[in-house]
Amino acid sequence: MSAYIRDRREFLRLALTASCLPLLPGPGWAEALADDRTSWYRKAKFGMFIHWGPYSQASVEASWPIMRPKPGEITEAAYRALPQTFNPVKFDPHAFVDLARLAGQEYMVFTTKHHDGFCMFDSAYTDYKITNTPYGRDIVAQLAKACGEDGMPLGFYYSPPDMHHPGFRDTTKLAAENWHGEPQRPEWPTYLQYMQLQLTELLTRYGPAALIWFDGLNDQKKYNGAQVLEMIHEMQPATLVNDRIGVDADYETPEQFIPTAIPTKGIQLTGIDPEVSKRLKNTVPRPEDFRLWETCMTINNTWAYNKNDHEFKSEQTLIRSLVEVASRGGNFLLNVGPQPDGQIQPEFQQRLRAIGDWLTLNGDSIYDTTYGPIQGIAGLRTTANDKSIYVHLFDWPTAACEIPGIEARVLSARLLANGMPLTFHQTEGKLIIDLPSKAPDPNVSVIALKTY
Ligand code: H79
Repeated sequence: MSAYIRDRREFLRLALTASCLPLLPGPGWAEALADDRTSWYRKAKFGMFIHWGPYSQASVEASWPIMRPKPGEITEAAYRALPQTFNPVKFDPHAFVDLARLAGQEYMVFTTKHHDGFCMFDSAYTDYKITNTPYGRDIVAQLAKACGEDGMPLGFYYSPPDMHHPGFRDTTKLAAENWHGEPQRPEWPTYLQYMQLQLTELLTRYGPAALIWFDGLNDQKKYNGAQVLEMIHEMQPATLVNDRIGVDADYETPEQFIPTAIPTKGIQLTGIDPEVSKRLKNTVPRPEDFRLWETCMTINNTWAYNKNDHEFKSEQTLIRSLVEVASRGGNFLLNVGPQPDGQIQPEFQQRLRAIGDWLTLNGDSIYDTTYGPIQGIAGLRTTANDKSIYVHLFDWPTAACEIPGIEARVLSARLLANGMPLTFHQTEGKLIIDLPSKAPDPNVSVIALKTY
């Protein structure tokens, strides 16, 4: 860093001013800047996704019933009428934030507008919004206030596809006929302008936006993502942006799956050649090659509240999923679909609390860590930071635990949950740790190794 830019904050302030970019010091500055914008997010590891809107009343998925209707499901007309009855009188934004805290979640992402185009905020540019329902109050504003008071980073999910806007598609037709959008029509620029105006509202009225979570579906180039990204950075330079508006931006977003290899720059997660995937599976990338990522996932099978969906993942599956994601350096964004009355169903609450209980004892092995040095061993996952390696055991060994491939000299080993010191010896790249007969945790037990 050049001598006349003295401290890091000043450096960042200058770096974030577009006109100063040519003055910035040489190679590596962009990475340094990127690291700084994403550092809170890299540490956070676990977030709450919230899918909520008038669709939550009908026990149907968000937006998809009009885009890809199924026989016998709700008609588009009935779906369109749902705002007329939306009145979540039991909504308490603090209850959402408190639940996220109890779960150990360090950020929240809320659907401000899903593909159906309905706005959960009081946008000046549409009537299809929360303030025109019986409820009548801006839900994004309330949540942003509660998050601000709690110091909880809040991100905005915003769908570029919009079934309601006549610039996005010819709305005299059913959405099922043209839900991909019609960028070739002369009206298209009016939609791009609408999108940018709404993003401006979201980025200027609701305090700091931790991130924008676009959900661009197909042909994302039509949204002029580079321009949108620039606009976001001008308003809030620290706001992170995911990869679903046609530009890579800050992180990629596997949906409903956990990648089996650690994502690296320049290699697409989806559509990856299985041979390449197999070869990559056990490799540990250099830090500079790592590509930031986040798996989003539902607790049952649906994003929106659905009273008929009882296929809940178990507490153990969810805790192991969080560990699995962290062991490859990612974040885990776990979804809840609040009920039409504004409450979060007990089945979700119970599972979130169980994850929180596990994190209370084992959180050091997740927060502020990245992928660990040992990959691809069944039943064993590792995370690491500059002080420690954390070994997560899914199956408790009967006697000693043998771990290959730890190059660093191990100074101490202990059970993370209760601090119990463990005896071990290290020879020829193998670490052998003596373990008590009983697993300290029924879901995932963690051994903390201090290294040189
Ligand atoms: O907001 C959630 C989903 O609605 C959205 N992204 C998450 C965060 C999403 N967009 N695309 N997809 C999910 C994947 C598309 C899946 C589909 Fe289908 C398969 C669309 C049509 C066939 C799922 C199954 C929806 C309808 C049938």
